[in-house]
Amino acid sequence: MLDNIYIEDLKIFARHGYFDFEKENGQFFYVSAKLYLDFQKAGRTDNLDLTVDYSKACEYITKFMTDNIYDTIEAVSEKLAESLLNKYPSVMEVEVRISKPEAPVDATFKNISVTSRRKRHTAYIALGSNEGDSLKIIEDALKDIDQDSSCKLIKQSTIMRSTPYGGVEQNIFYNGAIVLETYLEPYNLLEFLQTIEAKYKRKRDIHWGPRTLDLDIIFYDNEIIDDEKLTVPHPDMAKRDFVLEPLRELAGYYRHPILRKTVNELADAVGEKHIIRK
Ligand code: A4P
Ligand code: MG
Repeated sequence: MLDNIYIEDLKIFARHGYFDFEKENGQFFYVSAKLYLDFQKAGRTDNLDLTVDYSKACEYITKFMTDNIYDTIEAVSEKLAESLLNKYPSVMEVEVRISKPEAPVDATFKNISVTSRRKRHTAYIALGSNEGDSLKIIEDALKDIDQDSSCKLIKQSTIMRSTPYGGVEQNIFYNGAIVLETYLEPYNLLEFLQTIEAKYKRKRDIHWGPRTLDLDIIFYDNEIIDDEKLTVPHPDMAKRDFVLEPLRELAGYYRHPILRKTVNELADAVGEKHIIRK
C-alpha cells in the first residue's frame, strides 16, 4: 500500500458549470486531492525534493481550476486527475474530489461532489498494417496516441515485415509493438484505439483481412479479461511470431498471466514463422 498526501477541500473561486451565468458569475469550488506515492525515502531523509511539495501542488490545482472552464464537474475531475499524474511522475495514483456546494439546484443540500480515481497502467499494444502507406500510418497513429493526455508512448519496437497469417490472401504486413502508460481503463482504452484505427480509414469487412491499421491490446497490467468485447491477453498471441518478436524487444521477461510463460519463452516456441528476415 502506497503512502499518500491528502489536500482536503482547497477553496477556489472558478467558473465551471453548464449554465452561462455560472461561467459569467463564478462560484466557490472545494477541491480535494489524494496523491499516492512512495515517500518512505523522503521520510527517512527528511528531504522535500524526494516527495511532492504540497504548497506547490495547491498552487498548481488552483491555477488549473481558474485557467480552464468546463461544463461538468466530471470533466474538471477527470482532467485534473490526468493533469496531476502528468505533472508528478512519482505519483502512481490520484483521487480527486470536486465539490460544488453552491450548485444551482432548486433544493436544499449540504454539498454536491464527484470523485475520480485514476492510476498509471501499463499496456502492450500490437501494431499491424498491410494497406496504404503502412509505415507512415503507423508513425502518425503513434503520434496521435502519444498526444492524448491519457496516454504516453514509453517505447516502440522495430517494425518488421511479415507474410499474412490466417489463410486470407493479402499483402505483406508491417508489424510492431509499443508499450504505453495509460490512465484509461481497459474498455476505454479499446474504444480510444478504435477511434485511432477509424481515423486511418480502417474498415472491418473481412475477418483477419487487409487493414490500414490494427491496434490490438496484448497485455494490460497483469489483468485477465474475457468477454464479448475484449479478451486480454490477446487470445491468439502465442501463435504469432509477428506479435511476439516485436514484443520481446519491449518486455522479454513479462510473464503471460494465464500461460505462465515469459514473452521470450513464448517467442522461442512459435512453430509457424511469418516474419520476413532479410
Ligand atoms: N477484441 C477482443 N479482444 C481484443 C483485444 N485484446 N484488442 C475485439 C483489440 N480488440 C479486441 O477486432 C474485432 C473485435 O475484437 C474488436 O471489435 C474488439 O472488440 P477487429 O480489429 O475489429 O477485427 P478482426 O480483424 O476481425 O480481428 P483482429 O483480432 O484484429 O484480427 P487479428 O486477430 O489481429 O488478425 N498476419 C500478419 N502477418 N500480421 C498481422 O498483423 N493480422 C491479422 C488480423 C491477420 N493476419 C495477420 C495479421
Ligand atoms: Mg484488432
